[in-house]
Amino acid sequence: MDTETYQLLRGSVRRFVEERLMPREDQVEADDAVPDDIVAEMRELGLFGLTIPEQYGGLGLNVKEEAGVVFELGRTSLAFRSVIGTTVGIGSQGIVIDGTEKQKREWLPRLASGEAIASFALTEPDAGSDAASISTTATLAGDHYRLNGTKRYITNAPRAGMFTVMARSEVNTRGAAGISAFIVAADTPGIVLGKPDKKMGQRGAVISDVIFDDCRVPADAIIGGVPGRGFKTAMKVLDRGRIHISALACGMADRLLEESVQYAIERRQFGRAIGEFQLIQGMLADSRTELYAAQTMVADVARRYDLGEKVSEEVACTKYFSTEALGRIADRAVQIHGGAGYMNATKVERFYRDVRVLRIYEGTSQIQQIIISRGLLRKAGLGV
Ligand code: COS
Repeated sequence: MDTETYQLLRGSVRRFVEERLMPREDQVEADDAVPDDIVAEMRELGLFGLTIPEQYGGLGLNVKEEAGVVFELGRTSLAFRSVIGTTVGIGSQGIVIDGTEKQKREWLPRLASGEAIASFALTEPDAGSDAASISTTATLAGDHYRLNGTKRYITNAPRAGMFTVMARSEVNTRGAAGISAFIVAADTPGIVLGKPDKKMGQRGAVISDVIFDDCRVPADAIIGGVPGRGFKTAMKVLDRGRIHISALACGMADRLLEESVQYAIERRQFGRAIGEFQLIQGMLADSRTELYAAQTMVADVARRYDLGEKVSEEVACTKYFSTEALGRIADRAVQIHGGAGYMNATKVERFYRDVRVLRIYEGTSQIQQIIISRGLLRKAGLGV
């Protein structure tokens, strides 16, 4: 996208966040739902199509541009971003990166317009961090597969129009090589949704189990048309998704810092604003420093991703650092707010709960550490 158009887009997202989303944060928390009129406005703004190539009806943002827009969306309750998150990110990118031309033409325009929401179904009750051990099966029967198994904690499942489903198509092949990624329309018979999960935070973001019970999908629903490549597709999708989450972490860190600075100015103790005390100043400085470091990492890794470099390890460093830093920044924000920070009425109490999952989803901090250290040790010749 040319620079001028991008600046206009980013500016309108920033205004949308400040004028339309921030005033509705309390409503989303109270109702545990993002209002329909907001979702409609997101469609009009083109937010569902941010990362879908222009020839399929999207805005075709590169990763650097996506990170900028996601930063803006991170500055409000994270449930808002969650509405578009899986369509912009992990739900659609399998088709964008590895899909056939026919699959792209069939699905991407509907995803870009927001007509169908994409959801990413990898995790299972017994397969989380160990993603290659999934046991959902896809059994070939003539010109179709039958999917059987349970997917767990699937973001946007209750809203989804399609799922990207990782299933074991090569039943006798253990591990990554036996997995294929399927495009499954959400109205396919044999899909049952669990009850929406109750969560620690991010009220308004919807998550549930997705159960496949002899769900019949055409054989050509495999992303890319070749079985056994689904794990790699999932990993590629997660590389980009983890930059998206890192940018989101920076956006929320920016908001938490803003809330902290504001409170430090307004709140008076011992006869002066608490911001005049050096121990408060120290916390603000630590948060600002960590945010700057995280933003710098996001900018660098996004630029290199866009150049086509292989950056899985740098992505892992960025996701690890930015989400852990966000945890510390949220903790300091509560601390600066004192007793008020522990009360439901303050934003920082809510955001503190909302951000906890960023260190878990799209790969825990410990998985990021494994990716980073494996890369280092393998290059040095150790077979880990
Ligand atoms: N891009 C492309 N291919 C990749 C890749 C990447 N980022 N990461 C791994 N692969 C390939 C490997 O090259 C390997 O291919 P070959 O067998 O042809 O060499 C294959 O995928 C298997 O990789 P690996 O042996 O590293 O798989 P592991 O089972 O050891 O798993 C981790 C690797 C732990 C990194 C992976 O399971 C993971 O990311 N787990 C976390 C899952 C997650 O994020 N879950 C969140 C749910 S989604 S919200």
